[in-house]
Amino acid sequence: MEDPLPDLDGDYIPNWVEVAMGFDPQDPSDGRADDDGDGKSNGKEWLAGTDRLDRNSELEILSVVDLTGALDQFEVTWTSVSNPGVFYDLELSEDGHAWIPIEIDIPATATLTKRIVNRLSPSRRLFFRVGARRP
Ligand SMILES: [Ca+2]
Ligand SMILES: [Ca+2]
Ligand SMILES: [Ca+2]
Repeated sequence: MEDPLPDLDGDYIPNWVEVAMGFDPQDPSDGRADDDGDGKSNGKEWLAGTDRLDRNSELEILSVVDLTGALDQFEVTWTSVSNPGVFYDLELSEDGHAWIPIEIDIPATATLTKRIVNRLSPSRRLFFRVGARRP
């Protein structure tokens, strides 16, 4: 199957997006650069849907709501963008170290994406994290 969004130089930013941004689709150094100095490359920022020129723009979980009042079911909401071909992975941890994938390849829905998560075991503490990638 042909990649609908070819990324010739492998810097995570598809060719046509690079052209639109004024980047070079055959030079990975622009995607690997970190224009706003926040520690994330321009390519990773494109994936995450964050602003590569604003170091305060981050992919983050905005809220975790306890739906039942008994810590059994949560609604997790995070910032997202509908960049074509970008999907999110939602993971859960009970100790902050071991991460369990809850759902992978979640398409973005506009500027916020929400998922309902059921508790796996009777743990008192739960951590959530979200990552962006192109499958
Ligand atoms: Ca590229
Ligand atoms: Ca490039
Ligand atoms: Ca950056």
